[in-house]
Amino acid sequence: SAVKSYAAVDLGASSGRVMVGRVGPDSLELAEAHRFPNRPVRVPEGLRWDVLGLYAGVLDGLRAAGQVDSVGIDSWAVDYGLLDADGALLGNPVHYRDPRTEGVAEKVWATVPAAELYAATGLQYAPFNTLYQLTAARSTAQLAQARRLLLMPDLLTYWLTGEQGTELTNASTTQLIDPGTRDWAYDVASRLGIDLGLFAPLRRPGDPAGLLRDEVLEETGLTWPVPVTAVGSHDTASAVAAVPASDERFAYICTGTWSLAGLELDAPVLTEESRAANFTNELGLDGTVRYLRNIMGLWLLQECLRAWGETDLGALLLEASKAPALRSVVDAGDAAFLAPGRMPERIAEACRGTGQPVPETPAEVTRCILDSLALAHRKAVQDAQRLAGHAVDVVHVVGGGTRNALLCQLTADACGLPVVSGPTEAAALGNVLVQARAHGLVGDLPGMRRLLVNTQPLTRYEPRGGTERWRAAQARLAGT
Ligand code: LFR
Repeated sequence: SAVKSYAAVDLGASSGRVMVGRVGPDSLELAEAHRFPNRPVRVPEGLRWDVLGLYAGVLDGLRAAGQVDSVGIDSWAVDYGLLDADGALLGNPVHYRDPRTEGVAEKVWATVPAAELYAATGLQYAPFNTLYQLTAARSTAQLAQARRLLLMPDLLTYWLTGEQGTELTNASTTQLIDPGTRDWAYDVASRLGIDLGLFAPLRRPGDPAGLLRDEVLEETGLTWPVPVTAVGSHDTASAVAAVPASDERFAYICTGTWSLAGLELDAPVLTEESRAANFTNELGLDGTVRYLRNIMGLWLLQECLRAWGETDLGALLLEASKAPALRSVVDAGDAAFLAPGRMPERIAEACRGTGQPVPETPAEVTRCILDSLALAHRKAVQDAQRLAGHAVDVVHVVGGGTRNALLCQLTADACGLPVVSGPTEAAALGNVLVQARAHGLVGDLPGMRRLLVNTQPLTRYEPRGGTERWRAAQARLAGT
């Protein structure tokens, strides 16, 4: 028939999902086949991903999805598994929040100064970039044994198909890719003693990534042949591909555990000013650049909820909406919030440290977090426009945070721009659309976006004024 089905595996920091997208010439429907928790595990050597549990969840999901025309996988970025000479996995992949990278960047910069590194790779400083992880792992027995490095979605694809590759959008988060040439940053790698031979050949979104192996077909009940298609395997690349924009004058915020806020550009911005402002140039679909800033995101709230135990989130958000606005704000871009644990206390400490009232109740803490996120969104959207010389009229909010109406409204207020929120499952939709496109069903990126505008429910939030208060809160945080 004219309608095709695609399975999108979308792995997030706290859960994995297998979604089925049905795509026709003028239709796009997404349904959840299976959702499973992703629980990182702390063992004596550090914080690890339960990658076998994730793979089992993917197989369960494919069984629940039923027969599909293709499968695509996206996940969070930067993390990887190592394979030995027999192709067997060496240990459990290290979680990007593992503290092994503390103090590593300074060592890297002693060899390749931070300014040179930015000019060559365009990546904002984050302690967990693969480059720093590999440097932290330098003298481990595991790395010495390793013959192959596969990023998370590429590792799962390898287990499904037996074929190895390195998908480009996710590779661009390693800090080992030159965003200008869209090829490896050979000079940086060689100066830092990183063996690029560990990486499998690059592949691009839309490239074939093999067929499900016989054993996988047997376990999932699917019928040969089921191709796996490379998608924008970095979840943020898939999410940006599914931003329902109608022209180029838009900013986006991909919300979830993280908030990734910025612009889609034709070319990277590699200026010293951009580096100082901590903007990243990751690669998107069709040669686009995702010029954005990583902001801590709803992680701040997730960790507080974990600390508070049983909480009714709906009631909490309602109370937070009535709490006094902009009483205290924290810097939601601060890497001090990266590690898990003690989040309410750490937020209180940050408020105290900046001479602001300490939020006491869960509702007050929640309000502080949402105000802080909206403020960080404002700063990122403003800075990106200035640094890239690219003005916008609208801010698109996609991902899990679209469910949080208060966050969307505060973001519109803070930015002084309309917010269009949706779709919630942007990463899965971007994943599905790239597969559909590879099979000739939809056209280019603007065509994909038109299909989204015509089929997905979107909500609009108008700014309610009061931008002066947001500017003042920003100044308070900057200590000016
Ligand atoms: C979001 C995300 C971000 C990346 C972070 C860590 O899920 O992929 O883009 O910076 O996770 O990998």
